[in-house]
Amino acid sequence: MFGDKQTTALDPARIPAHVAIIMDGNGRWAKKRFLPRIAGHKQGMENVKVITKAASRLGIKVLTLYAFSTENWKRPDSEVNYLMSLPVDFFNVFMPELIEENVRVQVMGELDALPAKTRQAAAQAEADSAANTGMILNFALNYGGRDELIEATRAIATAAAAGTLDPAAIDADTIAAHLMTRRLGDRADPDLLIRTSGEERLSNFLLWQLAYSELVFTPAYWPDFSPAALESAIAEYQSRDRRFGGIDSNR
Ligand code: V0D
Repeated sequence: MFGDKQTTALDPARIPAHVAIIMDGNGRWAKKRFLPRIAGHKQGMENVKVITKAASRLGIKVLTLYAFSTENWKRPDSEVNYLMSLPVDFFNVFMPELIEENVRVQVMGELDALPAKTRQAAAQAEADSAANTGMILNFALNYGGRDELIEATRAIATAAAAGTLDPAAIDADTIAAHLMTRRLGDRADPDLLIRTSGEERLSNFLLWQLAYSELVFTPAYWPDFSPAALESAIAEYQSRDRRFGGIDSNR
């Protein structure tokens, strides 16, 4: 009874609006079962659907999932090819259910470098769910935080050189308006970041946007990260005292 995750009481008034997850551990999940790595990715994709539904039902407004980074290209061709087919499978198998759930899919990242079929599946998922008004399921695909800041800096410098932007007027809002998360408006910054599989690093994910986020690390491999584990991470978030860099008024 005590310490039982099922009994974690969440405060419905303090559900984090934006939760981001680094979905790590698919390969290790498979290895532990003497299965090929792609079996881990397949189970990982199944869990994307499970956790998306759970997050939507908890009242989360934006769920950002880090699916494939610019660094993952170093893996064997066969594995990269399989990963690139996942958005296609996801679209065919899960989109009807997620549309039923009123979930809106958005995709951000260096999409030009992806195969056409992958880009098309992502574009179709966005288009088919564009009218939905519920939770935004935001996929970070081929995303890199430093690349995002380089692109933003180039665009800002170009505007300054053209004379349409006063360098002295550049502030945090200017930067935010040039990041890939700009479509999320005032929900661009995650309240809570979760990384599965025991690693405690950001790995070039949302470097600007995570400045004031609560970070929760869990040993569970991504395919084993359950709705109960999501609730535990939110309970941990609710137990913390967020200060946004200011001085603490309660101590
Ligand atoms: C594999 C675990 C869904 C981590 C999750 C190409 C690695 C499952 C998508 C997806 C991946 C992306 C865009 C979209 C719809 C679905 C996905 C990749 C990997 C990278 F519009 N799961 N998933 N994309 N994995």
